[in-house]
Amino acid sequence: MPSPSDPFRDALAYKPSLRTPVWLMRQAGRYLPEYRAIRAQAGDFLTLLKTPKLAVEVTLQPIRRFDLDAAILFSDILTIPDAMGLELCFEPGEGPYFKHPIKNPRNIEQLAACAPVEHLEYVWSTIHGVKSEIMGHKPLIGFSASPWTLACYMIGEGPRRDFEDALCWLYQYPTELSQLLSILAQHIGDYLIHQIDSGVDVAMLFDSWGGILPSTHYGACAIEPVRQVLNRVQAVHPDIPTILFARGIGSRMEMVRNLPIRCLALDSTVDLSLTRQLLGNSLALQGNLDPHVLYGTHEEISKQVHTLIQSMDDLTGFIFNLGHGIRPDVDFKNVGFLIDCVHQETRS
Ligand code: 1CP
Repeated sequence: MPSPSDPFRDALAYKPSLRTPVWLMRQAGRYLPEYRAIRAQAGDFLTLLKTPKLAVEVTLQPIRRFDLDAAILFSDILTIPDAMGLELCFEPGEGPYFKHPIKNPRNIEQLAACAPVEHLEYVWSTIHGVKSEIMGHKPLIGFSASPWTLACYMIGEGPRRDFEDALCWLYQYPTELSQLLSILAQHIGDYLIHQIDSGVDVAMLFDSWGGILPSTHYGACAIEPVRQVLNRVQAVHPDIPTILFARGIGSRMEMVRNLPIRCLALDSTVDLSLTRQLLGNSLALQGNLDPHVLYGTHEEISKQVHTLIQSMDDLTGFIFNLGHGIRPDVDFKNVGFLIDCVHQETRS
């Protein structure tokens, strides 16, 4: 029997549900006034991340304010390299960077020996805190980045957004890069296993930067390390639903066909109905409204939601989301309006 109370889990299991589930990437964040208040209280983003009481509160804020079908753990993909000793930093107005990035391929071996899960106690505490607040009323999504996406941030001289250094390693240090991706796959697998042990209901992998890889390397550097992570997780937790956000997958869609995932999350450049035709009716899809729609009028937002939903022949196995995260300067009232539109549009 489809459970009317958990449309998210139904969609992940490709079962019909009474409504189309919706949650939004970066649903917790600066666009919410209550997030800005807690962040000001914490002083900076890293303190917020590492103080479970505050991280629990921020995880719950969007599900209190909006009619969302899942909560996502408030954390960041860069906590693992931080726990590996690279030391995560955020300068105001700049993106994240590491104080001790990997500049030299000789540094890789020492990364195999470290045990980041020993330094991520604050994550397990946040999960316990969220679970005891939501009492099973909403599923909680745990997450990590894919090995390639983490490698993009870890390799190089300093903060840069084009990840050129990681791309050079494809040819400069191919053996060491592949070694790094394997080490990361193990650490990421263990990290997700610990999150599941602590109580998350679904595990999501963000492959945010696979799209910058040349096609010749997409399989070896993006897909195969993801497979290693999933195999490691599923050896311990065979029934945990998994979602892969394959940003920039474009024409390489066929390559996910045999991955052990329940759901593929897509960015806004991809056509959902064509993807369904290509991948068939067993893999759930999540996505993929352009997050910039949130800058439009209510009329425009409602039109875009309608168009996206109409493009799906069958809403079974479909989870409504954005194609990327909500931007910090979006009007939160538009986010509420969007969520209500999805529910109205898919109620029947
Ligand atoms: O609500 C939620 O979605 C949960 C929290 C969450 C998640 C899932 C945050 C909080 N970050 C992430 C994932 C994340 N972080 C990704 C993968 C998804 C994606 O492609 O966006 C990536 C690439 C990051 C790295 C990161 N952390 C960036 C992007 C930098 C870049 O290279 O473009 C930024 C700006 C951060 C900081 C961050 N993480 C999260 C928040 C709310 C913030 C902003 C901090 C603040 O200003 O308060």
